[in-house]
Amino acid sequence: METAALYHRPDSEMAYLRDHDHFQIRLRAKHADLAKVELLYGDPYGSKVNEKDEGSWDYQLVTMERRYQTTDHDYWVAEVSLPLRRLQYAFHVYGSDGQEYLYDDRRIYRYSANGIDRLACFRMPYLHEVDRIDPPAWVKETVWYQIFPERFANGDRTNDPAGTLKWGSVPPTATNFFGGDLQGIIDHLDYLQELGINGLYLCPIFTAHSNHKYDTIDYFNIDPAFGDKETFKELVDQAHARGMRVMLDAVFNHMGDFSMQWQDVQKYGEKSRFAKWFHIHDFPVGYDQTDNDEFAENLNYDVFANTPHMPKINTADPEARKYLLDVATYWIEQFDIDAWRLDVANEIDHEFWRDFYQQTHALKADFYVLGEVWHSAQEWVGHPEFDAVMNYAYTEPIISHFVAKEVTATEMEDQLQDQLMLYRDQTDQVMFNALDTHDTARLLTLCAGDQDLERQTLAMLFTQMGAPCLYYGTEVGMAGGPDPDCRQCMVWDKAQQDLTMFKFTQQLIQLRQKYQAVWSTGNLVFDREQAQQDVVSFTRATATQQIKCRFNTGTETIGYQLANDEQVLLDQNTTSDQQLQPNGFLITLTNSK
Ligand code: ARE
Ligand code: CA
Repeated sequence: METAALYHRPDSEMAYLRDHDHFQIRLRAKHADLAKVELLYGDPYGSKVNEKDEGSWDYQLVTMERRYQTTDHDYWVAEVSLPLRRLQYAFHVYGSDGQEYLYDDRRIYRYSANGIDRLACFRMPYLHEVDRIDPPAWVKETVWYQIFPERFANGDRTNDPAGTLKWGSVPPTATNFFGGDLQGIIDHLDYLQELGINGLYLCPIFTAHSNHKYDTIDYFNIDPAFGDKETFKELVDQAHARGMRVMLDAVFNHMGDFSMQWQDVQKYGEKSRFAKWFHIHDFPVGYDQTDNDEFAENLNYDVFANTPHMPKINTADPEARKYLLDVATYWIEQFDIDAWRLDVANEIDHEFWRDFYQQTHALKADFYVLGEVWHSAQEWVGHPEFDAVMNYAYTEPIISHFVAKEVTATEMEDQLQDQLMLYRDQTDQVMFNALDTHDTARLLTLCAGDQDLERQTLAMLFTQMGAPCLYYGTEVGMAGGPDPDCRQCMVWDKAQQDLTMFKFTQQLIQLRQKYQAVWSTGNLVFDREQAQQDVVSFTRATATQQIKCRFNTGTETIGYQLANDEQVLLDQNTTSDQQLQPNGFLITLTNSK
């Protein structure tokens, strides 16, 4: 047995309160190395040591379940619910080779009859409900729709900025405008309701210079080209009336260089009252005008990426911090928004996010805080900073296998399971899962126009744990390359819309919402044998329902057998029965138990 491969970390996603009464413990081991694991646990103070006080104690025992298997690891899981809220525990591991070890807080040692050393156990000293990671439950039932406001719909020509181009007349660039606005969104809420979505994620809408609005000028006002506060209030009220939640985009890592604060710094230098709001190396601030607008080097102030127009905010400065936290609470108090998506969230300090989380939740207990983090995010979601992240680290392996064919089904399943094990169950259930966004090429373009492949990949997304997000226009067959081409004007001309795709997307959303509990909380078990034949096959199951999903991601048509009580929910089969073609998929229900 490879004891060096055993890994556990207390008070983390490996030992945590899953809900008020259930404490979940996970152990990672080398794949197939353990035949069995017993969790020995009990109350550190409650145990009676035996007469000889050998240091043993009367612990309880539960056999752990092997929840996930990857090529390299097995993840063992057990849950305990104590009358008490104190816990110490250790693992009795049985190797496939017959060796037995005890793994506790101090060491791994051969198992012996006199049991475990009660003073060396892993500890969860006290399970405080107030410490429990508890994201808003409504997110589990949400199907998001992401809107890039400048390109969704032009509902008000009177606010079109100078130089506005005819809708969809030319390709989008980093600097052109087509007149999209909030009224345009209001005018299409019925369309979105018909599609079935119940969560709106709007890219930035506050006053800013660019067409993407990530270079904020005024955080307390709606950009005049998008409308005004009355229109925004109307949008939120109309969305809420349709059961849709509204998430705005908080751009707090940086502001635009046309902002009053930065203009003041440029004018008054270190005498400016805003000098401490930024990360300035020396004065006067500025950059060589000949520098590329997106890639200035040797700047004497910190910026987002290398963009001189986005000076980074010093969120540790008390005044700057208060200003941004006032922004965060203002749009909740005045407009009743339901969530913030946090731009470049990973480059802002943890202390700021702790304050942010506390202040937003003081206003709305079920507020959703979503960080834009493209990589592992345990620290943020393991503490009251973010409820979840934009789960690129989960959706990229799906793209990489289903679309790019860069990794095998087995490798993808390995990555997906590893990702799920980075976070608590309740966090996995509220992750924001998008296959494409305003920062990436569109899914149909990644699929090189193959709509069967696009539908199959979308079906994979909708059968995962985590809330799926559709990028605007996907449902009518829009394509688009990387930024800025992924920000084309929404296609509203019915003759240009792909209505087959609209119908399919509607069906997918209906399927998601009809079996919500299975998708968001159901167990996930991959069929590792099928993966060898490039069939991504897995079940999602609750105590009462089991849904089986089969995706043929290979190049051969495969046969399959339906169990007699299996009912087909959705499929993309272009052959006779019991055959699954490449790009085909089959989703079936068994009302078991
Ligand atoms: C411009 C150019 C882009 C260029 C970008 C960066 O148009 O082609 O890639 O500059 O130099 C906004 C606008 C963009 C604009 C940008 C800068 O929407 O059009 O892009 O401002 O002027 C990383 C960050 C992530 C960030 C992306 C863009 O980690 O936070 O880069 N995403 C947010 C927003 C953007 C927004 C900004 C930040 C700035 O969603 O829309 O850009 O407010 C890998 C890495 C990621 C990296 C990702 C994408 O996966 O792991 O860290 O994201 O690639 O590059
Ligand atoms: Ca307009």
